[in-house]
Amino acid sequence: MSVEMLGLILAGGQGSRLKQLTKDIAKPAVPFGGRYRIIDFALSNCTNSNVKNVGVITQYQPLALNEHIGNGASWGLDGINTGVTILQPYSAQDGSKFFEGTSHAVYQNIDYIDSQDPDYVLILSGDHIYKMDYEEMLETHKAHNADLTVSVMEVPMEDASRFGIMATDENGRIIEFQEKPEEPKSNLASMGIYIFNWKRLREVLVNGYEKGNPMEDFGGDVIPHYLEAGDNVFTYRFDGYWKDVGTIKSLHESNMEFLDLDMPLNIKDRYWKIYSRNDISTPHFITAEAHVNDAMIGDGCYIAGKIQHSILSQNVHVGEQSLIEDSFIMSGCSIGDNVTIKYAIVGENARIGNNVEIIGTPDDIKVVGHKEIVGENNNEQ
Ligand code: ADQ
Ligand code: ADP
Repeated sequence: MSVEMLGLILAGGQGSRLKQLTKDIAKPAVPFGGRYRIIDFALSNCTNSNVKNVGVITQYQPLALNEHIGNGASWGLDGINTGVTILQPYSAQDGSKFFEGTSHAVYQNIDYIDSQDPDYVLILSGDHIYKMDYEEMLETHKAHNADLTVSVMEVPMEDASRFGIMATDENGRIIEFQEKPEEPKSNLASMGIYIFNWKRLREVLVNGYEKGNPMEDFGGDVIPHYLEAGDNVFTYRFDGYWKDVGTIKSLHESNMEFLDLDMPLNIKDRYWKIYSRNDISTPHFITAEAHVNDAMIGDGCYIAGKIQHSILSQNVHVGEQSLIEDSFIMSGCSIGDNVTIKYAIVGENARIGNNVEIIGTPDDIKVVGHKEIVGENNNEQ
């Protein structure tokens, strides 16, 4: 079998900045937007862009991710000549255990990639919220006769040191690249989304590891190596909504943006659906005493309190006299009576007892971990 472009989603990072939310699940499996998990955006973009063969490279706590993705049917990736393969870490013969960095993780999966015999590999991060047409990116890659295309966008200058930053010529060819520079010279940032000609990337990775010049990271090692070697490296400009939800603040901010009716990422887009695993629950129930404003409420919720500008995922229980404001509550949480929650993210299946206050601010979002128990006297299921 051979495919034109194979998608590889890097879903292995620990995501330590998401604190308790990634204690037992990988960052891409963290719930998002009331009914999704973060990785749904990359997977749906693949399906919508006709990238129908996808490998998901896991490493850290992949269980929830495996369960969520299953055979890929929810994203239409389970047909003839299509498929999603979950790639688990393994101990290589040389004794080096898990994947060391992003390009090392790809190197470790050379056998799988070769089995698909792709012309191009599309490298994606599992933790970005955006819609992008990778087919269009491939067209520009081919038009430039590029060896590598990096998708880029302008970011606020004060954030630039968190990204790979580059300088290009007037044709969009990258002439300088620095991974997370302390003093960035521009605000043109890599989104960590790459199209490589597989033959060339394979050669660079294998040569690197065999000749003692290991290529651990795309940003830190591979891109600089391509530039030094004189390969054709071009940018693909993106100007839509894109967010790396790697921190509590950005995860909260992005969820709240989904409550904005003018949100530039339209999840109702009929032509670019965001798919997710479909769990059937009962319809939600809102009591006569409840007040719900400016909120997304998932199936199976029971609400007796006040919900203001918040997202409640499936099967959340909110007791009487409770107030939830500017918060994101993940599925299965049980919140007792007379509870106040503001500027918070509450992890899946957490249990909050009666009379508890969890109050953050826009700059200090409070977090309750998955399955965490706060307070007492909450017997609701
Ligand atoms: P970062 O996002 O900081 O920068 P990194 O932490 O290496 O890059 O992670 C990229 C993705 O790979 C994440 O989805 C992570 O979960 C995953 N990942 C990390 N290590 C992995 C491993 N060993 N195995 C499997 N998956 C792994 C990158 C680029 C920058 C660019 C930003 C944009 O290096 O140049 O600006 O992305 O967000
Ligand atoms: P953050 O967003 O918090 O920076 P990332 O997902 O980017 O987290 O990953 C942080 C770092 O941790 C990355 O360099 C990644 O390679 C590394 N890492 C990923 N998984 C593990 C693991 N199982 N054990 C140790 N380090 C890991």
